[in-house]
Amino acid sequence: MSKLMNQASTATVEVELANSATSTVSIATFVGRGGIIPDGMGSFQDEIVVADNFKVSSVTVTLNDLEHTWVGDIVVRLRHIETGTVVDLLRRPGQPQFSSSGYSSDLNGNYSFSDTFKGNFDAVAAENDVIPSGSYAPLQPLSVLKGLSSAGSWQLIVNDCSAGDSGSLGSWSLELV
Ligand SMILES: [Ca+2]
Repeated sequence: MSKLMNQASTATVEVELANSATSTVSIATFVGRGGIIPDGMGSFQDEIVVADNFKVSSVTVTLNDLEHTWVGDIVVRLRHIETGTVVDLLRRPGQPQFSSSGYSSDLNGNYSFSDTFKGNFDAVAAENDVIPSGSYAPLQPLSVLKGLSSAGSWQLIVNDCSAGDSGSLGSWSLELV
């Protein structure tokens, strides 16, 4: 391989093709458990431990059967434990700019987050309705995880920051490419 890279530019192209073929093979989807989201205190946490070892190029997180009666209470984060890298998928939409309680929309569906998705979660959350299942851009880019090893512990953290309205998560999935 290194011999090829020292040759002409044609060889470099071949190496890039080889790399992209490898990434295509390394798509792995993992499923984590759900549970009750503690209302106004603590957090729901679950870890997916990945044994497969490849270099991560993109990350998609899906929250399945996420139900809650006040989206403005909720913070959802993905944490790569070994590096301490944390990405906010959503963080109390509408709080504090709309009100100290955030937007009142409900969650009831399956919500996927990836940098390639265009859905504006906060804009939909502002409509005072049930936030539709769909594909949304995370609040912070998941691309900060790019280049990490897939092997390790991936943790989902869901906080409910205000007592009163509550909810639960059915399960979650992590797709690493
Ligand atoms: Ca609450």
